[in-house]
Amino acid sequence: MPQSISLTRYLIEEQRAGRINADARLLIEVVARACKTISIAVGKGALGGVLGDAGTAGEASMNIQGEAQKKLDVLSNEILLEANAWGGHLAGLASEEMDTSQPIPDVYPRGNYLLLFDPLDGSSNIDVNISVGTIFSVLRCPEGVTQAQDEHFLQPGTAQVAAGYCTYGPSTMLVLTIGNGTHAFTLDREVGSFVLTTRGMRIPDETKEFAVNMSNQRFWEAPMQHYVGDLLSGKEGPRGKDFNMRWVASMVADVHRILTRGGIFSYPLDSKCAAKGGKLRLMYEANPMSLLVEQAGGAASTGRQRMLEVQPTGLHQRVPVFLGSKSEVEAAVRYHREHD
Ligand code: AHM
Ligand code: MG
Repeated sequence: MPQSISLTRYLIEEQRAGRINADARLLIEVVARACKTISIAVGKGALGGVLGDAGTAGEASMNIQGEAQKKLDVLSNEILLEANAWGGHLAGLASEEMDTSQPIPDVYPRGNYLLLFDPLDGSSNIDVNISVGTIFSVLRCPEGVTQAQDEHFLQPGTAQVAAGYCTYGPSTMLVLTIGNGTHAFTLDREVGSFVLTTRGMRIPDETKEFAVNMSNQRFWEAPMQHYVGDLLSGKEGPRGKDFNMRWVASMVADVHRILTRGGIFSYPLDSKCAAKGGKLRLMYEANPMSLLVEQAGGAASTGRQRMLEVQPTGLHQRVPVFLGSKSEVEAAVRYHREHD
């Protein structure tokens, strides 16, 4: 019988091969453990009393993005903060749900890494029992800095040491890259451990499937209007094939589908979010997903620049996103060049 490979074994073997050090390995193990705890809370649903908005007496609590927080957003954030504070491998943490980065409490030792996360992405789907997920990104803390400030996190996506997400769907899966391919682990709920189920995910180059929120069409810029217009015109149009559309509205679930069977995911610039630079966050969503997608042979772009080369200017910066099957992302980029 083939031996199953746990996340722990995978990481130890990567450490032996010199592709990860002990601190980064421990960090990923701790994040994975926190994801298991979040998975249990998500799985309890209404029975756990975790559905609905955070806040008291009818007043919804808001995050830095001005969005109403769900109870599970707050709980997942606390689980990740608590799990990562004491391990000694971090110099600081930053979360989509917090205004500024969080220092490591003085009572604990500090390490060389920075952890960024979106604790519960797709939270509009929590109350309707549709997949949500956690997204994370790991950076190195600049040399000589022991207590990281916001500015120390502002590194381009190419600097990521590791990135991943955990999807809380029919099964809980952790998808991870440490820069040596993108690999999927499925949570064995009876044993309580993540087991390697796909080594080296590969996104097909070509696709006939796109993911976008079509209700925003009238707000898009010219390149996106032309691009999607041509996708919709099917076999008779310039693209010469019929396209299918999917939109879960949980980035983790949409990206997981694309890593599994191909496709293009886009959240373009539109006139509603133009002042903010886009809808999705560079540091917590776009960069980690882009590294995972590139490591699986796909591509990721803002439409005008390779995503991983964007120099961040703010912790909560937003960007337009196009990622997935390489030739389709290249097509979207071409429309941006031709119709700008
Ligand atoms: P969130 O981090 O507040 O959950 O928002 C991000 C989510 C993504 O998961 C998803 O792709 C997108 O927002 C859906 O947006 P929309 O509701 O506009 O379709
Ligand atoms: Mg999010």
